[in-house]
Amino acid sequence: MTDLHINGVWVAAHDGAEREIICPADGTVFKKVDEAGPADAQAAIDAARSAFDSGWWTQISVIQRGAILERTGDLIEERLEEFAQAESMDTGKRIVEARYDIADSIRCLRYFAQLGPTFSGRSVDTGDSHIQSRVQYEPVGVAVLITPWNYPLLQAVWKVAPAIAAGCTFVLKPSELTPSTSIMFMQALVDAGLPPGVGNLVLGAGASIGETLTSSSKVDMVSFTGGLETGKRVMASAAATIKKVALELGGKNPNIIFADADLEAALDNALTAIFLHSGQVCSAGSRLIVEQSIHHSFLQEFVERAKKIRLGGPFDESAETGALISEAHRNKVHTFVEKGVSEGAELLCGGEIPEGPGYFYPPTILANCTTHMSCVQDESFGPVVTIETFTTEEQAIALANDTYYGLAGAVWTQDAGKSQRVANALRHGTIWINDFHPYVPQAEWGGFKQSGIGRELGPNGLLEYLEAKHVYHNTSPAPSGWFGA
Ligand code: TXE
Repeated sequence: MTDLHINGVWVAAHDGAEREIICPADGTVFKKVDEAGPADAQAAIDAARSAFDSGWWTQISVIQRGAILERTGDLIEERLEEFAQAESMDTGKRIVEARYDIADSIRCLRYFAQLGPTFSGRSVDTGDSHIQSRVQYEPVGVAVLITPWNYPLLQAVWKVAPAIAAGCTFVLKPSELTPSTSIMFMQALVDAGLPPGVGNLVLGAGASIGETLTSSSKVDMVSFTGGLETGKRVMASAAATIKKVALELGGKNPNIIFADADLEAALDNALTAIFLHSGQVCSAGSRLIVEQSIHHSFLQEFVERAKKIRLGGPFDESAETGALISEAHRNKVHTFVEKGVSEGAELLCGGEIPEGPGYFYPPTILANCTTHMSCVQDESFGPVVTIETFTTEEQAIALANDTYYGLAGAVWTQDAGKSQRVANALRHGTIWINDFHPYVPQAEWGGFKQSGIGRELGPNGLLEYLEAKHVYHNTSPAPSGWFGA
């Protein structure tokens, strides 16, 4: 079987290129996929452009487009275990986590299937009975959707589902490291009735096809999730033709623990906040900010529990977290830790590359940190957490906002008033009070500051793929008399 989907046909790469896919848990090559080059990316853009411009896709009712999303969700559900296994092999994450991700993806498809038809325009009261004025929503056009390797199917669904609900056509480019579930997703969309040309899939490295996809004048919008530096490149490339850009670029997310919190819950969730999926989560709680009075005992227990976390491969059901995505990424994480220590952070556990196959990295805790340290400011995207302390509420807020990112944050306290004050003062796109990580497709997700532009999920997640058009109808035209006859 061939792996690129262009204009309704599964094809190999124009130049016959392939890429080996490596399982991060043991470093072995377990499959090969076709690897697109610029010619394939261009063909995919052309297909999406002509499918959009021919007009028939946007004429298909939003209810029918929603039905395609519903059917796709059903098809994925029938093969949930297969999807989860493929996701585990590509990412190295535990099968248990992969199952959650696939179930989340299905929920998201169903949400946008339902949301689409509820989005109507509005009429505007101009105060003049001869004027009919309405605002209507129309699809942006051709959307390029670029996704990362940490949640491959989920990230693809977060973009594809609203694109279809809105009536856009699209080119999906998943991370070159984790293509499997995007291929399966594309097949499910086709089986669910997505017409040829509407959805196109190209697999390949950002370095070789990214520029073609993001700079093309035939593309109306780019939605990108990935690293900050790549995001800047994507935005610069899209700027040449003033494309609409949506960016989700990660975070350095504070997790504030007040002394009056339910400390058992806070402790347990502080572990999940950072060590879930070995920290390869854009909203990972990588900055633990603890009230000084409880800091000593809290940290002692936190370190003890972190040391016991069991690392293991995709199908090791007893493992608690998995490998990092690649050797290059593990080296980057390790260098990050070394730099933190050289800047004065105290290594309390982890920080060493383990022997053996796979790209595992142990839970790592850096204490005595201050905001000027790079390990506090920059994203490691690994299982590395820094510890800071505070004595007042104002200080906690100031620390948590002292970052160029602004994706997510959490506050733990049993004082309802304090939790609300802190939540309101934090400059991050999602705030959890007495929890960490949950999200729902009905609520917007995205970042303040350099965490990104725009929102995914929720009504605003659909709006990203829509243009608002104002139609002003004078039912009783007359000369304006502004200029003489
Ligand atoms: O991501 P890239 P990388 C962060 C995390 C990580 C860092 C780098 O800090 O350490 O990013 O990871 C495609 N034009 N996040 O290098 O390169 C690429 O092929 C267009 C946070 O793996 O950003 C892939 O499909 N596209 C993040 C996607 O961009 C390009 C999740 C993301 O890869 C491109 C992942 C180009 N010039 C990493 N170059 C999150 N926000 O959740 C690459 N790509």
